[in-house]
Amino acid sequence: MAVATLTISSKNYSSWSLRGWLLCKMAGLDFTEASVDMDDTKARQELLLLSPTVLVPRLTHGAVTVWDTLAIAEYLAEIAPNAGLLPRDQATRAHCRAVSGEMHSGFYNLRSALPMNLKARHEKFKIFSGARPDVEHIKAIWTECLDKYGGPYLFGELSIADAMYAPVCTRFRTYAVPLEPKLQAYCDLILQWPLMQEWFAGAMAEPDEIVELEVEF
Ligand SMILES: N[C@@H](CCC(=O)N[C@@H](CS)C(=O)NCC(=O)O)C(=O)O
Repeated sequence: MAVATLTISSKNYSSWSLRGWLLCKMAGLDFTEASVDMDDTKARQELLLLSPTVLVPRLTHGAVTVWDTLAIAEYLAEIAPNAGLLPRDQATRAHCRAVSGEMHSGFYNLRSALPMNLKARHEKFKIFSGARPDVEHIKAIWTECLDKYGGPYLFGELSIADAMYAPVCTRFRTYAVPLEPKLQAYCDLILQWPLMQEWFAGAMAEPDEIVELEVEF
């Protein structure tokens, strides 16, 4: 069986690492985690050799190297077709890819104004006006999916889309974003997901860092 390694960075701060890790777990991939300190120049040089973007996550599986979270998701869906990463129905699958793609390529204001920080809680956080449309758009996506497919996950069963939006659930908790009950129930479900609990435990075990302004990275 091919040996798999997922390169990630901080479990507390790296939302893309979280997404990649969830996807590998959902696919049932037997993989080893390799953690790189993004402030370490030597580690970054090594990462550059394998991931042209110098970004994580990066998956190596035997002779295959895949960087970029959406590419990793698609690769995993191909090698583990029975894991249910993508919905079986074609139209539903297209919808799932569309909302996952939106998360991947959009919501910049939300991602920079409400950076993932699992250890932090900001109960009275004032959301920058530029990020509010992102929050509202995510709420609309979730509402449409939950209504259309009946929940409890965005496309009924767990899919790539839940992994893509999981760091949004943590941000909504960190920054106390008010949600209507149906959306709060979805967030709670994701936050209680055993894989998320496993990731949180890893984040809590990391040493506290002082990162300049704790921006999305
Ligand atoms: N579009 C990329 C985004 C990956 C990304 O931005 N990764 C961040 C970690 S969350 C990173 O590696 N940042 C490098 C750095 O901060 O030096 C993907 O889908 O994988």
